[in-house]
Amino acid sequence: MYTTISNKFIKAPFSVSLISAPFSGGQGKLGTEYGAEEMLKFGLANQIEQMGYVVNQLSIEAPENLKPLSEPESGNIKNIQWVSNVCKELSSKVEQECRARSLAITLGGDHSLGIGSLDGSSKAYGDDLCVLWVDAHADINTFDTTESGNIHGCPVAVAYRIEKSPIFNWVQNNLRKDRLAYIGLRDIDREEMKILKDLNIKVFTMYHIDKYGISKVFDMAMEYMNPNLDRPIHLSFDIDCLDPIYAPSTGTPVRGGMTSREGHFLCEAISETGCLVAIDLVEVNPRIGDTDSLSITVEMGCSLIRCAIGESLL
Ligand SMILES: [Mn+2]
Repeated sequence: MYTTISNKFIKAPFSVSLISAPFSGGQGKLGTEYGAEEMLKFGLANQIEQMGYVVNQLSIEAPENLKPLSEPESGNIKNIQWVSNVCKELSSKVEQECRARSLAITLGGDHSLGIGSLDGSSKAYGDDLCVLWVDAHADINTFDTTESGNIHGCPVAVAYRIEKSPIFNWVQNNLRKDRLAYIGLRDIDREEMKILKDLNIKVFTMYHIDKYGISKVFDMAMEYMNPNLDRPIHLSFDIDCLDPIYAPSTGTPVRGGMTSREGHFLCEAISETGCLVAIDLVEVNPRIGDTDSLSITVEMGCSLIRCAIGESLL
């Protein structure tokens, strides 16, 4: 293993904060709450230390303790108050670590956590923050457009105040939609397409990866939102962006995804910018598939994180 640590926002001694967020209330399948634990059991903290980082291991307040006694009336939206409570807690942790100029890594948990992590990093870094949302899905449904009612399909809408539910009125940040880009999409709801087009949001689907290659797609994303590579980047990485062959233990797999190499290249390229300040690694579900599926998926998650923070092949 070879490591290069250089970062424009995180200064020596280089510090990484691993924030466990064992939460699955943003979707319907149990198991996602064990994703963080499995990645830590695989030795992620030690691996990052071996790379030369100081590692702070943190955890959000146990989600069970943040569960409301009852949920407010909210149509078909599931666990709205619970998701809000957990995300608010995560936001403050991520903000605190980012303000301390430690690289904040949120280990999910499901992708509803993105509401909290993006809110936290953007409160620390302001409207300079650029977000790369790497996912099979756009996760930009509003509470009116979601069919499932699972908030892990809505975090971009909530974080960017496209969905302005009063339950999430603590989400007060300066995230800019023109500093957001998606990579890897291939399963977009009809209503989401309309939102993406109406708001002119930058999207690179699997079509663009096939057409241009992942390297060019990454360059185009940077040219769009961070042309001088002088702005901080938050990488929100849903493991389901990869083809299910490479990450089988996840709740909403979609065929035709990124290969292992495309995922790793993307992380290596982000590392090379020296701009990465926060990562979410979400939707690893150890309860889906057999033990082989689990170890493939957990190893993949850990490997992608290491690449994003400086591990390289040579
Ligand atoms: Mn997602």
